[in-house]
Amino acid sequence: MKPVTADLHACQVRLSGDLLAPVVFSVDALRALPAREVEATFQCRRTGLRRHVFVGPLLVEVIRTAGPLFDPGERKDRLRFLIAALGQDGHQAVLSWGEIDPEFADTHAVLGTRMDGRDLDDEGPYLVVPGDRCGGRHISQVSEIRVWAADHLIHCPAPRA
Ligand SMILES: Nc1nc2c(c(=O)[nH]1)N[C@H]1C(S)=C(S)[C@@H](COP(=O)(O)O)O[C@H]1N2
Ligand SMILES: [Mo]
Repeated sequence: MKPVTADLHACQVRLSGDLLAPVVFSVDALRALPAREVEATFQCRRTGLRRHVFVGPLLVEVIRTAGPLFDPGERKDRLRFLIAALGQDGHQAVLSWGEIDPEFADTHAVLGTRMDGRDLDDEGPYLVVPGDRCGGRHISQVSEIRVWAADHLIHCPAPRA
């Protein structure tokens, strides 16, 4: 385990929102979770075709450690939830829970602790969403992941005739 320094602190990712146990992970702490290797091939409008290989835990497993406040046995209850990821530079993107849930789209979004053979301890984790055709949701130096229920629509049952 590396010593905790002011620099390392800047590379941590905070999990916030509708969670039982909000938590802060260093890159090293993310390594304690089971890791996957995923490849991201995408087309950037500015720089053309890009390809990277990442190693890290599944985003769904990272968020589960913080206890999202849905009924875990109720599949449809989970579909109300959104996930916003924020980079240190302010770049943000949103995913839905259904995208990363193994019982729905099962996209293997990963919080990378390693990119192309390089450890990311001094930068912060990299969110990668395999399958995205543009690089916009592959977010470097992720500092916050916010999870919340999108309960803004009010259901008004139609009046009975
Ligand atoms: N934090 C952060 N990550 C980001 C971006 C950004 O602006 N901020 N841009 C994205 C875009 S649009 C692309 S194409 C890729 C580019 O990654 P690469 O040049 O390292 O292949 O980074 C993505 N990750
Ligand atoms: Mo891009």
